[in-house]
Amino acid sequence: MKVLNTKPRDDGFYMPAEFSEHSGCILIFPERSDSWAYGGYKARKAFAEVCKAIAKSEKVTVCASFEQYENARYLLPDNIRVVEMSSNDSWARDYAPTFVTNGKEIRGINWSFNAWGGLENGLYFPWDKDDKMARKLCDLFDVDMYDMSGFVLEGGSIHTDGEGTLITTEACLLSKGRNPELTKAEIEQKLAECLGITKVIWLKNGIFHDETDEHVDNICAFVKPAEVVLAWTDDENDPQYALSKSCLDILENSTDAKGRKIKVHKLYLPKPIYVTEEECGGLDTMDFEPTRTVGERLAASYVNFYIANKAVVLPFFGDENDERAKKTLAELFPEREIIPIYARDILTGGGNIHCITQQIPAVK
Ligand code: KQY
Repeated sequence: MKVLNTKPRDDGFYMPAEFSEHSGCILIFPERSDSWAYGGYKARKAFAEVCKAIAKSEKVTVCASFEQYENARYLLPDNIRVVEMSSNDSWARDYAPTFVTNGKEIRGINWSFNAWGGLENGLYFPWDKDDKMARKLCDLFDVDMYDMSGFVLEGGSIHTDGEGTLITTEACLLSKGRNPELTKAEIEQKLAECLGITKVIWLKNGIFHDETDEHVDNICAFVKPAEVVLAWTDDENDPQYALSKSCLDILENSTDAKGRKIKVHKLYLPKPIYVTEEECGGLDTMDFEPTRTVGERLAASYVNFYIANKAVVLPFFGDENDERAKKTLAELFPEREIIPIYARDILTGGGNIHCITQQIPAVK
């Protein structure tokens, strides 16, 4: 594995869309007791279901700590690879490499990770083990790595169509805790030279109360070039309404890198979901502070799905809109099986199925 000091775009590399073919997927086994209730007991079961659903159509690699290695091996079937690797938590989307390709070879990008805002408004400290994972994973998968460790970025804050367009949110990428020294134009420049994109669509916000500073992967995702799903509610009294409406207005007035108008499919949200006393009671404190409070609204959204080679792995919440989300996605992905996973025990950690996965593109 070589560390490259060139830029992906200059070498002819770009980030493909998630709906393109994958060679595999990476996840990290959960155990952090101030993120996952009751030491992650239920979360591990939910993660295992996600792994099994993805492993039906792509090779899954799970990173687990020394302490959880045997348990991971026990909960996961033999066709899933488990490797021991240290981490601070379990959000592969945000600290596994972002993979780029030139169609023949893949390479990884190592961004800087600072736990979604560093000392400004980050969610835990330290984050050093997470931040080292991209390099270790490039080594494990034997791919050369672009070193972008001076630039803070999480994989969940970007979505690409593989044809030159990237979607993100201003709330996240322009937040004070990430790259405050860079202007919006300079951030676009970095995204262009690393991901091979020529057009950024800037949404203002994401999901209400999303502790990542409103990652795009919880509100909006490409389903094919020039078509997205957008998390939606018709309830104008819900604080989410104004956020989703602003995204809709921006998307409907945008064209992509190829000049196409964007078609928006509304993906109706579940009813607001709040942290229960039982869930709160299972969480350890961090720096003497509780990480969740009873009644806190969680950032639940069906948009946080993972597009596997032959399936869409979709969070379910036990809500009346679960089946509606499944139907919407079945229409948009007629060649993929929609596999629902009851994901409340992932949601309470602060993200969902997309946030815990990172795809590796396939090459010919
Ligand atoms: O959604 C994500 N990409 C990560 C969420 C992190 C939450 C930490 N409690």
